[in-house]
Amino acid sequence: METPTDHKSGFVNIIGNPNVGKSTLMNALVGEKLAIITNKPQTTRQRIIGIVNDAHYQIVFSDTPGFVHQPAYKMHELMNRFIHTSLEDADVLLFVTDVKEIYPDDHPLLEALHKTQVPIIFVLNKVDLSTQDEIKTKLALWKKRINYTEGIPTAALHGYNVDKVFDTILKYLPQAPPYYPKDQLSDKPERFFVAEIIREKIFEQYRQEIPYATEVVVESFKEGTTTQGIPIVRIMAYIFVERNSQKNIIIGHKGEAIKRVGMEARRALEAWLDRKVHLELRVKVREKWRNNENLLKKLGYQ
Ligand SMILES: Nc1nc2c(ncn2[C@@H]2O[C@H](COP(=O)(O)OP(=O)(O)OP(=O)(O)O)[C@@H](O)[C@H]2O)c(=O)[nH]1
Ligand SMILES: [Mg+2]
Repeated sequence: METPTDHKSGFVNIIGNPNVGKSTLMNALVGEKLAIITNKPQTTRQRIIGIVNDAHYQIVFSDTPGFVHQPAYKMHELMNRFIHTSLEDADVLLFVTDVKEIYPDDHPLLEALHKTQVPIIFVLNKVDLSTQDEIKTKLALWKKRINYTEGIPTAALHGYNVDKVFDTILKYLPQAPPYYPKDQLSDKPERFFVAEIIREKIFEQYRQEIPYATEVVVESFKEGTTTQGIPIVRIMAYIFVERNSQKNIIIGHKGEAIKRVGMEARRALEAWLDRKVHLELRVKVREKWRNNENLLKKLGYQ
């Protein structure tokens, strides 16, 4: 019979620079699309927990924002704070870089990794964009830079070596009772994921500063049925922007741009919620929201 000490449990925190594939890796490890993914850096803004449960273990993954080098807003400072706490409460760290990234020696993340006592799994992602020789050279180079316990080349997007990362995590996971109920998948409410899915579509559709000046807040989420008796979720969400000019861009000529966001988001939400969705989007100017500490706290940046 299993005694409580046979059970393994721990926090496995994923850190790295923006756009290296941290969220892609977490989703692949958890087997659910919890974190949004785009080809733009600084997609992830908060710490997102994804829990994998088994009779013998519970892995609590944390996806974190990519490190912001020159914080320009309070929001950036709070994004970096999520990384900081992730460095502190980890049982295992997954440090992710990709084959193209070049790090200066004085990078704050490297300095933090030098200090930590926690086992580090070094993940060299996007190896599909690289040759075998390059991969070998990179792994050897990184071994000199950080004291990692295991180095694994991955292509998270294609699922390559994700199982190897998973098995390695289990090896280093400490013996402990579970931290969360065994049927729990995340610590964030459904509304958070809804807002993130809408934000993903905004990131995909707009360019330059627009995605970065945008936040999505779900105002209402009501379950009901259509007149034909089909289950439906009626969602109303605000898109915050900082200026009127950005509001105009979000809405677009004759409202075409926002209509497209709404359609894409509704489709993704229907897949995610596995129900019919009615989605209403409203754009609101909240000047300097990225520097408004009280608002940021309400938005979950804490
Ligand atoms: N070629 C290739 N692309 C990948 C791989 N993994 C992720 N990507 C792509 O890299 C981009 C960034 O992926 P994300 O998972 O959002 O990266 P992230 O590190 O979470 O980024 P931030 O949230 O901005 O810090 C997306 O376009 C992914 O599809 C991979 O193994 N190979
Ligand atoms: Mg991310």
